[in-house]
Amino acid sequence: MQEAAETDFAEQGRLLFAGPCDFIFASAKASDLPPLGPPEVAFAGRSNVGKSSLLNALTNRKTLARVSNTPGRTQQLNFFALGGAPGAERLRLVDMPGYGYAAVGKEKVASWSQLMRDYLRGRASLARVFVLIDGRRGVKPSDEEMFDLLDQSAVSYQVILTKRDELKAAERNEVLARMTKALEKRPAAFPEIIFTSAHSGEGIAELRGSIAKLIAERNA
Ligand SMILES: Nc1nc2c(ncn2[C@@H]2O[C@H](COP(=O)(O)OP(=O)(O)O)[C@@H](O)[C@H]2O)c(=O)[nH]1
Ligand SMILES: [Mg+2]
Repeated sequence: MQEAAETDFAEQGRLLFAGPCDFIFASAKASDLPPLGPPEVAFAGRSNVGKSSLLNALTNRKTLARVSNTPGRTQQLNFFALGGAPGAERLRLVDMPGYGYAAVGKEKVASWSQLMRDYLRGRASLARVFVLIDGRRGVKPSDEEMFDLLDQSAVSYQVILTKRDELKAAERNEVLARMTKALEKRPAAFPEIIFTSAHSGEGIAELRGSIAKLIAERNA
């Protein structure tokens, strides 16, 4: 029974991400967000963690990363609609600005923090934030700050480890064990961790399935 349900979500996830996916909105401030629509899942992580690559792999497109990397948009929340035009939308993906980049000035960090804080605290349709962690590098202080912000905002979040292809099997287990331990005392963290590779495609179908499951639960 359980197994059949999981297979079902995998198929629903595949279908969800095989459909249309369109850029709909960019927000530089929380007073300027798109009107509430279907459930949203947001993606956050340090610069270079592999967020653009993962979003491309997830949606089978290059559009998301291209849009989000447009000059001026890298510091914004970029919204993408899945399933079609307003009315047919089933889910939104939110590409959050990368953090932890040393060359960014204090002012930018402050405006980034404000935008994140406002969005995370006030968004009723936000179902989950996926925090990407580089499988080779593990959790950095800026990731801990992100976890703190999510715990304080009481927003459900889940860790996605990236670049799985760079690690040997034994190393993967170690990384997973360390990550599980790091999340144990964090109240808003979802305990299950997804280990992905945008290059090999490992974990991508699993991620699609968990997003399909999440929105099915939300709509139930
Ligand atoms: N080996 C490997 N490298 C990856 C993977 N995903 C991304 N990268 C590399 O990591 C670097 C940063 O990727 P990018 O997607 O631009 O990261 P972003 O800054 O988080 O958007 C690039 O050189 C990618 O080729 C992966 O799954 N495996
Ligand atoms: Mg990027």
